[in-house]
Amino acid sequence: MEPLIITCAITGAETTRERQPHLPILPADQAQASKECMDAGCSIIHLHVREDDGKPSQRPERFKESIDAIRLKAPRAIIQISTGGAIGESIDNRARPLDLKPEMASLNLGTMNFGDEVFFNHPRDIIALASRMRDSGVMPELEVYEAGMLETAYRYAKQGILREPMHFQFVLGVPGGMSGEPENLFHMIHLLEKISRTAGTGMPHWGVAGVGRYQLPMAVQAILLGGHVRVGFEDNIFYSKGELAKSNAQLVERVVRLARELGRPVATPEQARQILSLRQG
Ligand code: KMH
Ligand code: ZN
Repeated sequence: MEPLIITCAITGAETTRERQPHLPILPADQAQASKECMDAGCSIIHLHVREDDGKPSQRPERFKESIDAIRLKAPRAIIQISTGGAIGESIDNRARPLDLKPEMASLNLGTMNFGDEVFFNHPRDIIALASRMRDSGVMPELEVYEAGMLETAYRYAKQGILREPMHFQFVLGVPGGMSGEPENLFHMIHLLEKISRTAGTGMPHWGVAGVGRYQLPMAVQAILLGGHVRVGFEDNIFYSKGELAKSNAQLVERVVRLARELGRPVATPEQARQILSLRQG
């Protein structure tokens, strides 16, 4: 089986220090958290940034500060910036950090209820973000919260808006999207197999980010089924029921231990770059 690519979503836009006291907020904290995650076996840092007061931000200058700090402490990290931002952020602001031409960026494939709010992703905006990523060599990670979004990706690939090979992240467990029940993951994989066969393209890469209590079972299933894994405080602040995680790295370390026990090798960042066909240099 392909080596396991581990992503850590270290900060997110919704998690607060009140709920998770170890949440990295400042660029220096994010750099330290990234280093610990990379040392533990992670390859990709999914990055949201915050202002000093903890407010989510899409300012490119703030992203640059964090990216520079991460590069110093964890130079091998693949940095994936978020174009999802926080709920309610304007699409113009969400797109701004693409000016930094990161190796990867998230691309959200549809509008959905997100807890008590609505996460807007107008087709016009998805296409604009995707086209910009395509034209500047930024690899999109396709954030898929329900099955229709996966089909949207193939429609855009057919139109040349998205390039193959694609990389999907199933984010399962957001209230408003599909939950992290095994049946939902199996359905997504089955659908991917079927659509990619019909399209005559190879099976794309996929990973799963289980939200909250789904994080651990989704990780185990992805390890067994040949997918990749995302953990981190963006999606889950607990190590076990009622016990807060001490760090993002603690969550990565557990996935590495599980992979070892289950006989799945863990990808180095260099292997992850190759597997995901990231741009060279
Ligand atoms: N904060 C969520 C509303 C992404 O990074 O692309 C969206 C999100 C997805 O976090
Ligand atoms: Zn995110």
